[in-house]
Amino acid sequence: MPHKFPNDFLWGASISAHQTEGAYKSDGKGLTVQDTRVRDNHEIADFTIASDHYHHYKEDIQLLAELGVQIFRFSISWARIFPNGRGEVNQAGLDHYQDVINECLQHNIQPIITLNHFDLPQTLEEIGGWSNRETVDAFKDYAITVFKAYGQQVKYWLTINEPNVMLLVDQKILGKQIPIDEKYQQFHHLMIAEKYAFKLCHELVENGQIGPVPNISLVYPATSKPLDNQASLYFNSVRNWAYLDFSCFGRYNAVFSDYLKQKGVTITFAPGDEALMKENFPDFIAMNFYTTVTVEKPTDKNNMTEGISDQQSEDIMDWGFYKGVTNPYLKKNQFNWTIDPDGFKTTLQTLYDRYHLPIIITENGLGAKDDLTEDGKVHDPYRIDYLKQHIEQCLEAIEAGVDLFGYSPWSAIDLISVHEGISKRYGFIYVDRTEKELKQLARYKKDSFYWYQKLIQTNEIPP
Ligand code: BGP
Repeated sequence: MPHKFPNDFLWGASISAHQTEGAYKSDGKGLTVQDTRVRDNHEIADFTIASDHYHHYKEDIQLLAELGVQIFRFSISWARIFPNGRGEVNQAGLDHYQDVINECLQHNIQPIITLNHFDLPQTLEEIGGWSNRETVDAFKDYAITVFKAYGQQVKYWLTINEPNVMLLVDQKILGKQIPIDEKYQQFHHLMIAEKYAFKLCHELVENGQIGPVPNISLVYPATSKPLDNQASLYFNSVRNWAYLDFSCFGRYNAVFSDYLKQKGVTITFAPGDEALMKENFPDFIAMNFYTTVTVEKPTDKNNMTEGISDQQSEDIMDWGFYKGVTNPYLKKNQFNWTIDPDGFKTTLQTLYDRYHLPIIITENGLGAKDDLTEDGKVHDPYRIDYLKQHIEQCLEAIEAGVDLFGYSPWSAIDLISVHEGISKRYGFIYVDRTEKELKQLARYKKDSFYWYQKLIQTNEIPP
């Protein structure tokens, strides 16, 4: 068998609305929880201008066409369509995404659209956000509106980005800390909203395909001690399987249910939830992957803070269940995230073995500080190295029988990182701005752009 990707494999690149668009109040857009989020570090860029993709989308899509991608993953900002989260539709918002979709299609790029990527409309947050069942109803109306508007042209849809990360690190992403029982009521509402999205997509979009988009990474036990293995069982369930078992099997994961029971959490179902969750399923799984996590059974409560300090870090602690530790076998990136390409393959195999659904990677990549040279170049061999190692494992996973049909890494263009501003860059395309200085926001192709372009042209991993 030739060691290359199948001819119909989909190569792409990904972004989200709030991290790239800017124009945070333009053309009738309402505020979102990302616009109002209180940041720990006021020295980092916010999302008000971001990469100004709202005004540069034609140039950006032209560059993606030059890169050669067949798919472009982006999200719609719910508050551009419904400035108040529900109620009146903002036609200018609908028109904007229509223009973006047309631009993609003109360049033979298929959009793959995330319905919501961390940017809940602020007015819904004010009624309790995902804790309030009315947010689920608002999401349904929003989903109906965009499926009807774009369903003729867009066939690949993603539901809600990384509900698992949103809940595990609620304080950072949703802007406030919530008690655990409310957190898991939010879990239920997010999952029910997702089930409605599956149902509505299948009803309204001819030949439409839709998938969940969680951040999945295997959790390893720190040692072969049985209790460390038990810790990894619990964190795997809380972090990974709770979300996907609900999406793909239509049931609560049993270990997760025990976790909730031990925590004294009861989830309230509304009439119809049970049927909805058991009758509506995804067509594929979209998976975001950056790193793996290693845990042990916590034994000493001293000097420990409950919670997660950063979405991918080892600084995790849930007394009685698991505690993150450093994996001595793995290197880390500049931002303290472990790098684990072998774990990527194992995660893909585990996922496929568990759900038997086609998989697409919708995020994977290296956040790093890049330098623009005086002659307009960005030499990023570290990013090429990361991508090469991970893409090699995708190929190995396919050869091992995993139905992986696409790879859309993070990120198409430089964008504002969830935690670190613009200094932590992921793009194939450099956006010239700093945390404080906007400059011209000019675009430059990085060395990784040319490397990825060659990969797409040949379906083989270049040296
Ligand atoms: C994922 C999010 C993305 C992106 C990425 C990198 O969890 O879906 O929005 O930001 O993580 O994270 P960070 O920006 O913190 O480096």
